[in-house]
Amino acid sequence: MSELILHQYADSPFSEKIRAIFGFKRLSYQSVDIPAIMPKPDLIALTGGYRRTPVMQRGADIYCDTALIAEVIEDHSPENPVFRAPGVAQAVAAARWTDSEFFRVCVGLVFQPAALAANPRFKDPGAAEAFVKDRAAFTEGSPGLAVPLPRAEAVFREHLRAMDQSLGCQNFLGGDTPDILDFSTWHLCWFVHRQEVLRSYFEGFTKVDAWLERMRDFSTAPVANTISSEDAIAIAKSSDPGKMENPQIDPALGIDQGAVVSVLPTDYGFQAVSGALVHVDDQVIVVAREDERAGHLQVHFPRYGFEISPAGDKQ
Ligand SMILES: N[C@@H](CCC(=O)N[C@@H](CS)C(=O)NCC(=O)O)C(=O)O
Repeated sequence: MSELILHQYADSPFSEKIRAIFGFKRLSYQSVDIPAIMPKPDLIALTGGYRRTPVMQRGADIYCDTALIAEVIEDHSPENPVFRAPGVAQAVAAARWTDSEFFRVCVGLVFQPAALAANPRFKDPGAAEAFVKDRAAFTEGSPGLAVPLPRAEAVFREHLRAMDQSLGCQNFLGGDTPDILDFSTWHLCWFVHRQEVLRSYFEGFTKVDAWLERMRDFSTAPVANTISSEDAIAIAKSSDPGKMENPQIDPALGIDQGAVVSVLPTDYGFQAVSGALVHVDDQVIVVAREDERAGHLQVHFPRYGFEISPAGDKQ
């Protein structure tokens, strides 16, 4: 049985990014269905506060943010790489734009009134109200996730036009096989395309249509085995966190190893995780924490997009 556990929900685009990477790599994983809105007590037992979706678990090690999750999967299973030289710097930089700016554009499209009216999630007024309330709390303190509709429509179609040009010369944005940029772009196109009322945005982009079908094959590959959140917590409890080979702290931080810190995303979802600082380099932040139910844990974040402060400075 695979040791990789993805905590996710079906409608989540960032989860779809990781599901498709697993499918492309033909890598089996275990899946825990998590709630789309708070409360998420079993997820929080593992992360210590981080509530965004998805989260990946390997034993007592918890990985936050798909930028890091994709790299951990690549290290675990390097066959069918999604980070490939020589274009890796361009792909990672473009994937960052896609997962942040293009995401906001797609949120603008998916949350327009016509799409909300057709979305089964919003048929029940109580469920719709709970969702809206949850997302207002989730984005509190950030500029908000949705780009206004007229601008979202223009940017979306402009980007599809550029993609259509690229895909006229090659099967994937990454070349003959998909790379990380394909997966970042796929999950957002999937987010829009799965809603019939929004499908007209894709009209005329025939190369993009063909690419969508190629990408869909990865996402539908049967690679997941579902387990309960209680089972995932029991797995964490019975595991030891992985031993870091050469733990170090970036001296520029001026924070000692073992000091209690808070880690917070810089863009939205400002729910801090507190723990003892284990390791910080240019790529990752690792903190150790303890949970009554899940035991000793190590929580990992990408360095890019997260900030560390001495605990108490920020909550
Ligand atoms: N940069 C994050 C973004 C994750 C994200 O925004 N996920 C959305 C769902 S797709 C989310 O967390 N929504 C609120 C929630 O699920 O509680 C990543 O790459 O993992």
